[in-house]
Amino acid sequence: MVAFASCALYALNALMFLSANNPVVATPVPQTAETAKSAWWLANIARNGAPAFGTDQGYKVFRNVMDYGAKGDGITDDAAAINRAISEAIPGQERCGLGCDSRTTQPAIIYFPSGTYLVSKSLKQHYYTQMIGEITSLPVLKATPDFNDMAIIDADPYEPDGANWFTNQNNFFRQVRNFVIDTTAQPPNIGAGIHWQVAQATSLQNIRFEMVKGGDNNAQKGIFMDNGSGGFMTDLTFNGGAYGAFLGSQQFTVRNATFNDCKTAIFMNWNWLWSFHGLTINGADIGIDMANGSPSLTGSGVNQTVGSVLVLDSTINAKIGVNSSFSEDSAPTTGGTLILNNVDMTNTPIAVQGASQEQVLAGSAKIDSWAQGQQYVDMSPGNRIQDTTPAPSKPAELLKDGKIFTRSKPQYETVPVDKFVSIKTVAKGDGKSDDTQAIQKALNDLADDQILYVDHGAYLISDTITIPSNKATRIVGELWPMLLVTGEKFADASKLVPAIKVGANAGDSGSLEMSDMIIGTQGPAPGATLMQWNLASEQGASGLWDVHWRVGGYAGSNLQLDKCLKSNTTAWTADSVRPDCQGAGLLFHGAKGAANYYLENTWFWVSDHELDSAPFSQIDIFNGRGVLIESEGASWWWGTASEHNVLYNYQLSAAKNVFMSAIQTETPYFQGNPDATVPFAVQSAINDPDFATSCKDDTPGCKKAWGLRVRDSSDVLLFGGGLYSFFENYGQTCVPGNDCQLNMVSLEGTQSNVHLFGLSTKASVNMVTVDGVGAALDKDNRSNFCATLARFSASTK
Ligand SMILES: *[C@@H]1O[C@H](CO)[C@@H](O)[C@H](O)[C@H]1NC(C)=O
Ligand SMILES: *[C@@H]1O[C@H](CO)[C@@H](O)[C@H](O)[C@H]1NC(C)=O
Ligand SMILES: *[C@@H]1O[C@H](CO)[C@@H](O)[C@H](O)[C@H]1NC(C)=O
Ligand SMILES: *[C@@H]1O[C@H](CO)[C@@H](O)[C@H](O)[C@H]1NC(C)=O
Ligand SMILES: *[C@@H]1O[C@H](CO)[C@@H](O)[C@H](O)[C@H]1NC(C)=O
Ligand SMILES: CC(=O)N[C@H]1CO[C@H](CO)[C@@H](O)[C@@H]1O
Repeated sequence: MVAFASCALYALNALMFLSANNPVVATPVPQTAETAKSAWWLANIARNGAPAFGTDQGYKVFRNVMDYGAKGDGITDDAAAINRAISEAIPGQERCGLGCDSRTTQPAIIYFPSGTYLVSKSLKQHYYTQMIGEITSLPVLKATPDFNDMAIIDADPYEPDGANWFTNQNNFFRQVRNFVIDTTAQPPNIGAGIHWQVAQATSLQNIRFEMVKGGDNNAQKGIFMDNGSGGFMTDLTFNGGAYGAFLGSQQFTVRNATFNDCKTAIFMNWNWLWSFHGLTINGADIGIDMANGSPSLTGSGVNQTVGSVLVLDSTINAKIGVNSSFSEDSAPTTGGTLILNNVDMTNTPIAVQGASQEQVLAGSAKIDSWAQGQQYVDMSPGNRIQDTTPAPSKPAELLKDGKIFTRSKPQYETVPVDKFVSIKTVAKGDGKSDDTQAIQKALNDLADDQILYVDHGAYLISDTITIPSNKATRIVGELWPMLLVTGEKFADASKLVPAIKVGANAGDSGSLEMSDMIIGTQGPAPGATLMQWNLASEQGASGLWDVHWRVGGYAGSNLQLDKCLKSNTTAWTADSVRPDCQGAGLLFHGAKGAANYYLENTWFWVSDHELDSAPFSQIDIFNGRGVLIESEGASWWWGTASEHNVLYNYQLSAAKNVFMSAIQTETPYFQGNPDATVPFAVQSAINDPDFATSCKDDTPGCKKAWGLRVRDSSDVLLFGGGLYSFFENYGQTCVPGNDCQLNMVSLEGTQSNVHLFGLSTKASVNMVTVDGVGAALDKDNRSNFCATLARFSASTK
């Protein structure tokens, strides 16, 4: 999250229109909870999950909207019934809605059997809610002709007085999947499918938006996103509308989205960085419009609002592929950065249109590699380009059919419910009992055709758990149950012990699919590597989807504001610094020998603030390291983020075949009190950065966490990175000067074929540091908020 908002608002006020109160015309499809019976396991599995902390017995984690009176018959207005299903709490409590900020202890799955749900009001998605439609026959959410709210699903409603339910940058933990969202009954000048104003640990998956097609007064939008700090979405289809998706957020990753007959497929209202992969745009006037803000050739007027856009492995069939405001002297300098890589514009006459609405890149061709923005090659000075760039070589391991490999979260719609084994048959998940042995037994006993179902709850792990080698293991969580690592075994910061070992030994065969889980600690575990990935799988066999790391700041973590409230008036030393407020030693370790592991929408979060107790203050949590990648086999990092770790957020050490798009990091808010040499001692066995040595002259801001450190690595492709520093000892006076820290990205040692595309950093004097020397500087590459490089290549050394 970002603790402040510096972005101006670029909102479109086109959403509120009144319309005639037309009669509803629809074909009745009578349904009840009985007749809408599904064969999908998710609809039928026994529900034994319960929040482990702070919520009484009787709270319902799973709600079928038909049990709350929704008919799904296409004629009844189901809005009130669905909103009842979402908001129901146990007597005397409320789920987390307006004014609640955040809460992890009252989660809910709202399940929709197939049917057509007519709604006259928006469905207000409360905090920590997954809305899941029947996968085998997608339910339709259809707005009535007189629907007059912001959007059919609203993830962050506005009250009439303008109050937002949630802080957009803190609007975590939510999903919407398997729906058709239909605004075609509304007049064409009004209507939006989803208002998706969200932050990390959120996803949209498998949704088709049906909008009015064509017409001069068409103003419909599939997605309306005004702002936020996301985020990930995939497997979306947009039919019709003025804008398939109207988008604005700090950073975001979008995969596999098809746009048919939208006037503008994607309108990019503002961003710092945005990465798209697998777009298919058919029959639009404009594929991507990122020209918001005039080119401001004189430096006056409104500047470009878009920081950067990356488009990979896509096909655009439009009159204009990308509408842009970038020119030789457009402002800000690196605003409007654009990277095109393997984009088929054979049927698009103008690939990129520039600031004066002139053609800057001809279409009717496949665009192999093209960029506008600042380009750096090794230590050479940067230069401004709007041109073809050398295509990075993509290792075959990372590809499938010539594109970067992808695999969406499995929902197991073909696996019968009796193949799911509830972990509660052996474990307690009550946040108190030690479930280590029980979980290990469940894993050992699991047959290859079975899936381990982790009912909602909190499972304490006091010793290493091993996902067996030579076996296919599949694990699905119910609404992000927590695996909490705790105890003596993980107490020694000088000796890292894996808590969850994926495969017994590095390079073992076998596979793991895991989705919808949370991994954290209960109390300090500075001797824990929370997950160590050892398996070498086949391409596509292993992955983590919507699995999030969350250390501190929530009920059950024992690292909350009562103990760990920020204290920036104490000058911390190695001896004094808060042993009670340490998190883990290392969040994730891709071990040497591991291969073909795939992470999608994974947020490695060391908490910067409290989620469950008012006033939701900032807290000090000291966590050693974020993500360490030492593997040489392929790994994919789609839409991952790593935040607030003391030594580094991501470190690639003698790694190979790493693809990342996009990554986001924030360095700790408490640094440099203490600086990054405290409290975690350098461990040379895992090649920790040694700030005491590398910053020997005590240069200001040097002993601070790396956002991304790459040493002795090869075949590394980064497409989109947003690496931020927002604080100095919780103060923000360094932000406008862009000097909260000296360095952010380090390239060290022998590198080959290492490419950073679309790198944005905030408030780090050096954007990229090569062997200790600043190679690309913030001050030379200013954008709207971050500084941005189109391309940095360290290809030969
Ligand atoms: C987010 O966008 C909405 C709509 O434009 C606006 O009301 C709100 O103030 C914005 N919030 C921030 C923090 O920029
Ligand atoms: C993209 O999403 C659609 C719709 O969910 C799905 O049918 C298709 O298989 C996905 N394609 C890829 C390459 O994942
Ligand atoms: C492209 O962007 C410019 C703003 O730079 C805008 O005036 C224009 O209407 C957009 N669309 C087209 C089709 O040129
Ligand atoms: C536009 O950008 C220029 C150059 O970066 C800057 O000097 C100017 O203040 C900006 N204008 C506005 C309105 O933000
Ligand atoms: C402590 O943090 C506050 C912001 O919460 C900041 O204004 C203040 O300057 C900081 N104090 C010190 C000593 O840095
Ligand atoms: C290399 C290059 O083009 N640097 C430019 C970066 O931006 C500043 C202004 O923000 C220009 O003065 C530099 O010329």
